[in-house]
Amino acid sequence: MPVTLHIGPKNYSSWSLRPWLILRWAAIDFHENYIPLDQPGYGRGEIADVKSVSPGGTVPALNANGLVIWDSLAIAEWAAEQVPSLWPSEPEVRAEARAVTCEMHSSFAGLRRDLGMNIKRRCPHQHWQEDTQRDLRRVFEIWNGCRTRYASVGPWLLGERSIADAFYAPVATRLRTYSVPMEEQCRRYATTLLSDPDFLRWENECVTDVWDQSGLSVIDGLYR
Ligand SMILES: N[C@@H](CCC(=O)N[C@@H](CS)C(=O)NCC(=O)O)C(=O)O
Repeated sequence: MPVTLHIGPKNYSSWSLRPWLILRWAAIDFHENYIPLDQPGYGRGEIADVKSVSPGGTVPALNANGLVIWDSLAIAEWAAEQVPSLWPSEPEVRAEARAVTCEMHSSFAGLRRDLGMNIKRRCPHQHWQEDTQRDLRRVFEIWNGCRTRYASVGPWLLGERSIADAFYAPVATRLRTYSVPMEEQCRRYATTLLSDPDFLRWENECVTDVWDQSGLSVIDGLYR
């Protein structure tokens, strides 16, 4: 098989979901290889099974005929070189799509820390600390701004579906898991992401891991 995407557990690995969606949307044929992350070395990029396929010690990692790419955004760019429609065709819209994608890739530490991706979990709304609240406000600012500007083009963040949507898909699952209240426009966009057929396929393949006595996964919050 020429292209292999190494991924972490589907219920928890937000980084893995992004390129997996992008390869599906691009109709690039790939084989997926699941690597359990609850192994010695986790959190330090030192899991032996991961290191053997990803020099940075993290998933996702892609192997395309021996070319190894070990970062979700770099994998997205590799896919876009073959399928340019993964980015918007208008240069100005494309620049905006890249900006919101890069912001998601490099920021939102509070959101990642407090609202760990756990696609199957549902819990009541709670009060988040200030940096997390700031992250949530910023996500909604991006979503509202883009959706207002591109509403007439289509239902995705920049109108037509793009790499930016794959980067915000894990956020939509986090908002659902933690019952975060949303304005109508943001709620509609989250619904667009969560009802995408490829996302539903991923969700359907989510398996929860070890459960403690209170019904929470003991590895909740480990994978940001
Ligand atoms: N910048 C990387 C981050 C990937 C990442 O942090 N992956 C986590 C799992 S979701 C991981 O592999 N962690 C292993 C470890 O920390 O040892 C990307 O975008 O691909």
